[in-house]
Amino acid sequence: MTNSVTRLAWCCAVVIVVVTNSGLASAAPAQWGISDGGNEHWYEAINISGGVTWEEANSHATSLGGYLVTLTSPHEDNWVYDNLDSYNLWIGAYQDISAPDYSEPAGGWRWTTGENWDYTNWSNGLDNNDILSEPEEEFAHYCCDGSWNDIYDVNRNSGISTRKNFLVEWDSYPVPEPSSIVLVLAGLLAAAGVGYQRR
Ligand SMILES: [Ca+2]
Ligand SMILES: [Ca+2]
Ligand SMILES: [Ca+2]
Repeated sequence: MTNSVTRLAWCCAVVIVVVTNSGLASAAPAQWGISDGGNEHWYEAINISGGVTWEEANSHATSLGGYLVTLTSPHEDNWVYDNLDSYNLWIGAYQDISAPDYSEPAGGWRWTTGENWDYTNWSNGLDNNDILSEPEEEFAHYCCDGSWNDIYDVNRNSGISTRKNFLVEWDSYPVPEPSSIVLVLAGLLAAAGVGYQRR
């Protein structure tokens, strides 16, 4: 019986480590509520040690069931910046190099969700490939005083990548990833099986 309990504890510990050791760290999601003039969406700043490229952040956001934050109005933009630790984080804006209106320095900007691109908050012209060492600045992040800057993801000349943490938005309260749930269930079933066999 003691061995069963011990092994059950070990299995649970392993499951917990597997589920929690994804490298992601964050606070709890915050909701932009109707009382604040919001859309009831949920938002969270996600931190990964060392940061990630924009493309990696985009994949992480999708795997979490959401998307990189879309700031489609000054109200949403201000709320997110004021209520989350948003400084320097990736947002869901990029230049679509296959779009008919794409051109450098600043044509073809899109939100990853396809929402209308009719509000921008660039920092004093920083949507214009302002630094000569960055030949293509096609991805956006919060900078400065809550305005946005464009920057390269992986520099085509040097191969150096820009690595940052990122903001995720969900239309409804985020639920745990299905893969995490499967891991938990598998671990608990395995633990239960161990206990049963040893009786
Ligand atoms: Ca949004
Ligand atoms: Ca650009
Ligand atoms: Ca720039």
